[in-house]
Amino acid sequence: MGSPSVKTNLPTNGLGESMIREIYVFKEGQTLFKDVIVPNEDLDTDAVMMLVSSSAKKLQEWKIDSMEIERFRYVYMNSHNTQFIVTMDRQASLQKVTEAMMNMVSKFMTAFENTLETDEWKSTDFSPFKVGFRSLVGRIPVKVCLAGHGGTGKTTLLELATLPSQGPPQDYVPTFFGDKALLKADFDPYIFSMFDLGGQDRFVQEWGKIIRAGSMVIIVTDSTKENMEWTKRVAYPVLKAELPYARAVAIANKQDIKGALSPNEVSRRLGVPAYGMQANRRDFRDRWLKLLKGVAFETLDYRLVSDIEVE
Ligand SMILES: Nc1nc2c(ncn2[C@@H]2O[C@H](COP(=O)(O)OP(=O)(O)OP(=O)(O)O)[C@@H](O)[C@H]2O)c(=O)[nH]1
Ligand SMILES: [Mg+2]
Repeated sequence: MGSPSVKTNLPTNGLGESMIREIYVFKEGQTLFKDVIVPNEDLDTDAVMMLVSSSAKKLQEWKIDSMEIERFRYVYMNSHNTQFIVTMDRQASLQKVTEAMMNMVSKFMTAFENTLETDEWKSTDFSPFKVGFRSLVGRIPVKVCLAGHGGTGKTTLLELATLPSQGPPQDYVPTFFGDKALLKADFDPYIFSMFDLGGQDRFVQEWGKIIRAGSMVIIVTDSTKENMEWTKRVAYPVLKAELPYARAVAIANKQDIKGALSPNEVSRRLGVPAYGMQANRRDFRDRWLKLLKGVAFETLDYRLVSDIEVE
C-alpha cells in the first residue's frame, strides 16, 4: 500500500449513464410501436401504460415529464397526439434520458410525421423504428459499480473484462478513489460503464459521489468471513443510502484459495445471490461477462439493494 504506482484515475460524476428498458408509442389507444429490451416482471405493464399514457396525453407538445413507480421511472412525451413512453431504471440519469427522448421523437417524426397527420397511421408499419431506437439506447452507457473491500479483486475483474488480450493483473495495486472503463461485449444494445471503486477504508466515504445513477452493483468479496463482516458493516450502509433501486449480486471471488467460503455460504451471509469466481484467471472472462449480461437482462437471480436483509 502507498506504493508509487497507485492508480489515480478519478471517475467523472454519474450524470451520463442510464438504462432504458423499453419504449411504447400510443395513438388513440392503439399501440403504434413497442420495443421491450428488458421485460418488467414486477408490474402489470398494461395497467401502468394506461396510467402513464393518460398523463402523457395531457402534456403540451414537446413537453417531457416522468413518474416513478417502484424501481422504475417512466419518461413520457406527447407529440402530434402521439404518446411516447420510455421505461428506465429509477436510479439512472433523467437528464440523459430526456435528451434521448427528444432525439428519439425527432427521429420518429422525421420518418412518420406526414403519416401521423392523416389516417394513414392506422395501417402503417412502424417497426423499422426499432433500429433507430436501439442505436439511441446504445449511446447511453449502463452504469455498473464494483464495490468491495481493498484487495478483493475489483480491479482484477475490471481488467479481466475490459483488457482481454492483456490478461487480468496478478499484482495488487490499490485503486485511489475509483476508476472507470467502458465495456462493449455481447450485451447489445447496451454498453456498460464500469465503475471500479477504491475499497480501502479511507475511500469508502467517497463512494456515495461516485456510484450515483448506478443501475447494477457487483459486490466483490474474497470469500472470507472477515470480508463478509466488513461488507455488511461498511459497504451496505453506503449502497443502501445511495443506490436503493439498483440490482445487486455478489461475487464469491478467490475460490481457489484454501478455506474460501462457498458461493452458497457467501450468498447466505450477505443476503444476495453470489456467484463463484477466480478473477485472476483469464479463462473466467466468459463466465464474468455472462454474469454481467444476466444481471442486465434480468435472466439471472439478483436482489434489489433496498431488499437486502442481513441478520
Ligand atoms: N488467488 C487469487 N487471487 C486473486 C483472485 N482475484 C484477484 N486476485 C488477486 O488479488 C489481488 C486483488 O487486487 P485488486 O483486484 O487490485 O483488488 P481491488 O479489489 O481492486 O482492491 P482496491 O483497489 O484496493 O479496492 C491481486 O493481486 C489479484 O491478482 C482470485 O480469484 N484468486
Ligand atoms: Mg482496485
